[in-house]
Amino acid sequence: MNKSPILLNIKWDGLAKKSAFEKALPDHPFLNLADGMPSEEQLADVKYAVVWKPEHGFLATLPNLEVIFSLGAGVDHVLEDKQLPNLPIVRFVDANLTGRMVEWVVLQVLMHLRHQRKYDSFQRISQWNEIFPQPAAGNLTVGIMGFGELGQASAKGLQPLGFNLCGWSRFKKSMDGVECFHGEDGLESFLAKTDILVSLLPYTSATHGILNRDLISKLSRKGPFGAPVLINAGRGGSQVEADIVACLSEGLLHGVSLDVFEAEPLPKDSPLWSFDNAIITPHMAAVSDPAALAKHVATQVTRYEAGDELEHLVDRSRGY
Ligand code: NDP
Ligand code: OXD
Repeated sequence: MNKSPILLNIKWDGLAKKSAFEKALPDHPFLNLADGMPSEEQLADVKYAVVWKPEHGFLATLPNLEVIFSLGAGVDHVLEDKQLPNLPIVRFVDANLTGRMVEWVVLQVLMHLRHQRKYDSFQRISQWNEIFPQPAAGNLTVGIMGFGELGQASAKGLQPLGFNLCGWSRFKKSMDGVECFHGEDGLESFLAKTDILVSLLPYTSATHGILNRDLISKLSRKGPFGAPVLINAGRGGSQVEADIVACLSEGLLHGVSLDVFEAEPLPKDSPLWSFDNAIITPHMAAVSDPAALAKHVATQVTRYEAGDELEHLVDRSRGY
C-alpha cells in the first residue's frame, strides 16, 4: 500500500532531509516546500505536515491533513494562523532538544555567576584582574519561569552545582529540592526569592510582555550582585525590550542573556547589542536536530497508524 507523503516546510538541505526523514520513515515519500510547491494532486494526499512558521492559511488548503507536527517545542508559530484547521498538533518534545536547552541555561547562569563577560573584557586589554568576592552557587537563587519540560530539566541541570532553585508554573508542581510556586498568586513570592530569573515560558496571551519593568522591579535585590539577572530563551514576545534596556542602563538589572527577541533577527540598531553585560544569541538555545525530529515524527506516525494516542499534544485552549 502506498504511504501518504509527509509534507515538510523546513529549510534544511537535501542531505539532512535524506539522512534524517528518509531514514526514520523509509516508507513515506516526502514533499518539502523548500524544493518548490507540490502539485494540487500531491498535496491532496498529505496526511501529516511538519511545519515551522507555516504561511497563514496554507494548512487549511490541505484537504486530507490529519496531524500537524511542530518542528519545535513552541507552537505559537502554528497557533497564530487564524485559519488553522481544527486538527491535533504535536509539539517536539525530545531528550536531544531538552539537553541542548539545559546546556544553554547552565552556560548562561554560570557566565553571570563567574563574571565571564568582565574577564573577557580584561583579557582584551591584557589585564590580570581578579574580581572579589566571587559568590558560590549556593549564595544565589535561580528562579525558573515556565516549569514544564525544559524548565524542570534546566532545574535538574543546575541542581548539582549547588544553586538554590525555585520554579513557577500555571498549575501546582513539585520537585525535590525546588521551591515551587504557581499561578498569579504565587508570582510575587517567586520573584522576591529570585536572583537569576530564567524564562522558559511559551508565548501566549497570558505571557505576552510579562518580562517588563514591573516584573523586574519585583525580583530580589538581596543577592550578591545587588541586582538580578534576566535570562530568556522562551519567546521574545514575552519580553519588553525597551524596559530591559532601561533597566540595564539604570543598573536595575545586573545582566541579561537573551536568545529570543520581539523581532527576529534582532535589528542592528537595537541598543541591546551594545551592553557588555548583555549576552545575545540568535535563537539557537535549543535547535531541533533533524535526526531527532525525524525519529519523533516517525514514532508518532507509527502510533497514530496503529490506533494509539498521539503524545505531546498541544492544548489549544491553553495555547501551549
Ligand atoms: P512546556 O509546555 O512543557 O512548559 C511550559 C511551562 O510554562 C509549563 O510549566 C506551564 O505551566 C508554564 N506556563 C505557561 N503559561 C503560563 C502562565 N500563564 N503562567 C505560569 N506558567 C505558565 O513547554 P517546554 O518547556 O517544552 O517549552 C517552553 C518554551 O520554550 C516553548 O514554548 C518555546 O517557546 C521555548 N523554546 C525555545 C527554544 C529556543 O531555542 N530558544 C527551543 C525550544 C523551546 P503548567 O506546567 O502549569 O502548564
Ligand atoms: C522551539 C524553538 O520552539 O526552537 O523549539 O524555538
